[in-house]
Amino acid sequence: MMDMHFNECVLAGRVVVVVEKADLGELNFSLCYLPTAGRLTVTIIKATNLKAMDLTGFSDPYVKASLMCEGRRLKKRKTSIKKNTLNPTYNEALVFDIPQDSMEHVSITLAVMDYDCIGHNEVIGMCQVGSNADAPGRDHWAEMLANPRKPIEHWHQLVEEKTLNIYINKNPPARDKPSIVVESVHSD
Ligand SMILES: [Ca+2]
Repeated sequence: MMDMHFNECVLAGRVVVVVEKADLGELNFSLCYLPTAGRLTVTIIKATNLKAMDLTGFSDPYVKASLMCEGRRLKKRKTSIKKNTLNPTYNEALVFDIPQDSMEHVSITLAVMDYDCIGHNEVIGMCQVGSNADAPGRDHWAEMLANPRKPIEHWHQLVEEKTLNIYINKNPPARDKPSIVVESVHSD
């Protein structure tokens, strides 16, 4: 009887190890595609629970959206910077011109960045949408294509930069630089 009791105690006391995801935050945005015009509008709505990157306990987040094709960045667009917040609201539209027959070959990488006036801006977290993206991003892209001219909004969990680079670097990088000039209000 004593032995049985002991075993029960050991079972009851077993430690369950839970592996937590890095808590980088979530990004809310909509995708809208106009097939005839060949225009993709990515509307960055807001982000929540972003990781604090500064000593203040906050970040200065902006969102950088990159149009990717076979591991190359073709264009990028950025939102404004929101200072000292982990829950920024943007409601800013980032527009990309993408012909309809290219839509299945491209993806959009969204990086939430922390602006710093001194030193390099750092990546807080990223997510990706496109036909070749992982499940949440692939589903969002498919839903957008199935509903032309209609903004499709979803939340995306942000992941570490290296997680997405596995996909981005999978294809050999092209040697020539993108020919499209990118306008930008602030530097990286
Ligand atoms: Ca900062």
